[in-house]
Amino acid sequence: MNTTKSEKLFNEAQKYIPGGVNSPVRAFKAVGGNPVFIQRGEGSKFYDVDGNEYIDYIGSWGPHLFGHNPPFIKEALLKAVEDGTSFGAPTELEVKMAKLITELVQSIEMVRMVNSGTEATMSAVRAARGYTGKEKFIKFEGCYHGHADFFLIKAGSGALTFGVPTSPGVTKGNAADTLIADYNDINSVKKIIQQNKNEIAAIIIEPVAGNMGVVPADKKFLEELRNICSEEKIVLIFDEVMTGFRVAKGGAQELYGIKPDLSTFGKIIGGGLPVGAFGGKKEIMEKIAPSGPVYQAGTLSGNPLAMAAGFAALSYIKNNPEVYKSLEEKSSYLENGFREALAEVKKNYALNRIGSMMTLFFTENEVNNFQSAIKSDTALYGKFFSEMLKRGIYLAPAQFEAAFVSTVHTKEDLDKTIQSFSESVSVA
Ligand code: KE4
Repeated sequence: MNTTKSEKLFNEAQKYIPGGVNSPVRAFKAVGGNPVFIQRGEGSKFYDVDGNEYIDYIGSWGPHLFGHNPPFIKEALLKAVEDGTSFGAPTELEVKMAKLITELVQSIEMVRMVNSGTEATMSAVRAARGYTGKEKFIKFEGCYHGHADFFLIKAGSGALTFGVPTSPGVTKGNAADTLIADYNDINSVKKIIQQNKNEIAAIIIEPVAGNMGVVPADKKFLEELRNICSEEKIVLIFDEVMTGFRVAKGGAQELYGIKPDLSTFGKIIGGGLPVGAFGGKKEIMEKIAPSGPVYQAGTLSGNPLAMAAGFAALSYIKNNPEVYKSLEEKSSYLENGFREALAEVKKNYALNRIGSMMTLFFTENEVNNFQSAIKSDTALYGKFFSEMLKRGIYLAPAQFEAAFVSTVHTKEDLDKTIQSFSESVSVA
């Protein structure tokens, strides 16, 4: 596969951009080799600057539920740009977008638009702190909620479960209020609450984790989490940046039948443009400036182009709820093909799938939390990734990520992927 132009661009990029990329995972460091630079995308495929074609399973890390450049989003954008790109003043489309989100996600009574998932999650935690007057919050090891300082914390050692920064630049002060529990382990949550009675403002969770690879929460665990938050007056935040509008029309909360107090969104909600959102109970959201004292702002929040793309995406979902049936059919077809290929080579790797997001873990133990996920052989994943890339299949360039199926992956795409999988998993 000729990647001469990509290599040249990557060398050039590294002179001006840290690591040559604008988001770390894109640099292929977790899988080895150099990233290919993408020229354009169309449907289920995208094409690199050397003209190589790939069937794409990252879909821009989740936004492309309908594949690259779906006509109805492109049309909405081209129309919107005629009126201008940004006003910094309220527009009608923001009202329509907010109303549509409250229609699609039952728990959302009010919503604020922002420009990324990170902004959504950091604002949601601030809202919870402002609403409860409490300062600490619980997150789960293995869940990623964006790069706000107080999220870049890992489980510290010792019984107190205080977090420690995972990145230079994050202060101990920030870490002090972040408490780390174990995913799918309600006792670890109860222990932390006992140790920090009446000090915890929020618990934030990916209801289906995608950032340790795909690890679904147990329904019973989420139900108990919901009950504990209600009893202890802790704000339950579902981080649905990845799962929102992905695993169901109403997100993971619809799938599980659980109502969080706040939810965060990103990715699909922007139709491929930079959009995030946080929302939920009116009594909490009314605390947000200017209706309340909790400050939150953004120059380009609710930007007309981003709203046009996002509104087109969510309107399509509202008018075509059968897309989730089609996504399930395509995704289970792919999963079954993978499982047959694994059986042929007698490899019993863990394959977790919820709807159109899935991860193959290179470990034979069950993967139901972070500790079990990290038993995966990441070097083997790297070899597998490269074998698939060579065959024109673009998966997440890191073991602890998700692969995404879109509504426009065809049976031909899926069969080619299964064939490539079968060859790659036997040589990896
Ligand atoms: P952004 O700030 O990247 O828009 O969203 C942060 C975020 C928050 N919550 C969840 C559940 C997320 O998955 C994300 C971002 N996901 C990663 C993929 N693992 C984005 C890819 C990247 O960092 O380049």
